[in-house]
Amino acid sequence: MFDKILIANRGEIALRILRACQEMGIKTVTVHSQADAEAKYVALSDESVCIGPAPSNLSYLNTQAIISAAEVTDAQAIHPGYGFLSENADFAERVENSGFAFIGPRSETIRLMGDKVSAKEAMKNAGVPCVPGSDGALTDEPSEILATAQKIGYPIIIKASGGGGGRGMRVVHTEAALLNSVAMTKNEAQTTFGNPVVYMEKFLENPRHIEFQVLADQHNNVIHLWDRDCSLQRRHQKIIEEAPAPGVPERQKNKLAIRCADACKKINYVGAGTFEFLYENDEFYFIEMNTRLQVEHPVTESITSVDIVQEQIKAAFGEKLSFRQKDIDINGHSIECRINAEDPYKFTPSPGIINRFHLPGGPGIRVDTHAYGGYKVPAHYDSMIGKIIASGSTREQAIARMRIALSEIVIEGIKTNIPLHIDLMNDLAFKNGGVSIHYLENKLGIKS
Ligand code: MV4
Repeated sequence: MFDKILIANRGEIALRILRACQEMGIKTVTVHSQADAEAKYVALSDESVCIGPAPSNLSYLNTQAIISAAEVTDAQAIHPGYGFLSENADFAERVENSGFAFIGPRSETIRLMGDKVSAKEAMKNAGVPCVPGSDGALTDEPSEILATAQKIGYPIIIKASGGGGGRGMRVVHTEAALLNSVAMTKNEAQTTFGNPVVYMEKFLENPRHIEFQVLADQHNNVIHLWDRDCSLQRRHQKIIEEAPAPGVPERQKNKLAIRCADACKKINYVGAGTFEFLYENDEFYFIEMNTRLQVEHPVTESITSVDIVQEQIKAAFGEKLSFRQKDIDINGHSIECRINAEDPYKFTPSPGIINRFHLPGGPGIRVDTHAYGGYKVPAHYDSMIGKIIASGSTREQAIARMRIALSEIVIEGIKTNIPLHIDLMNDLAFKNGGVSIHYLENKLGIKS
């Protein structure tokens, strides 16, 4: 096994990866910006290297500084966590070419999935059901664009191939608006992603967002860890996730999950991955694949008892997965609330010093956070300061445990979104299960 891993991230996920390494007897190197010198995971790691000033582009996105830190500390592998450089194919390639293992898929796989047109084509060819749309990229021929939309039927959505995660998309309701919308999306795509390629899909008006977790090793073993429902979101930021997705027939999920695992075999996928689907009128439609560890991985860990981070590390080293598909059983239900340092209804960031801090506990409660009493939440990064994961034998029990856990938390000195989470645990539609991606914004009275 690796002797030493460098963790190229910050916050709760740096701590999560650190704990996995410690459990596996692997030494740890953290990297940190000047703003994170006092962080808990910095104190707990075997070694730490300051890689630059607070702004991410000068620290956590500084490829050269991170690779140099791995060199001077003699680390053998780099775990990128989520966000930052985690889905940057050029970074993964530089890590590989510098003689380190990148804990994630091969750089060419990251590149394939980062380009949404090639990702969709690969998945379509592998038998994964996709949203009806253009056959690859749109051409520059107006008559072809009009004909494609005519065939799909309005409303349609134009998406940038270099986008993803909600960036670079435009919904079109009428033929009159189509060509101008395509031109505008192409322009924005060129400016934002340096890639003008766009594609077209049928616009699904009220879907749920359901995703499937997969794990693959370098010996062509692939397993799936079932599904998560991530529909509760605001401006493409998920705030609550759960596993399994409520109200979807198990045999339908089983069939799709096996398709996802088979697709991974076809493309020689390595490591952890997530297939994102829209689910509407009882049908699944692939939209994107994420090649990283995801924020919401703990709900899957809770229902399957698989440590996803440890499996990622084993796969990157070349070990076989610890599980076969037949070893994987779903046990109960798990829900995650993301705790953000922000105003619960205005969503303005609320950085600063946490002067009182008490965490919840009890049966079925997991807390993933790097925060502590006296910790200063920096203003420079994402506002998420931790996650509460509540699990139980039923969805109702998980919700009840979450409601109690949220009521036990004391965080003073900064604002958090805990009041919103408590509201949602009492929300009738949420309690019924299966709300769409627009539910939260509608409830909050926001136009998306
Ligand atoms: C869509 C869609 C409706 N129809 N594609 C947004 C994020 C990106 N991953 C894909 N997204 C969407 N693609 C078609 N054909 C609606 C969304 C969408 C969305 C998807 C998942 C979670 C939240 C969302 C919020 C708004 C729009």
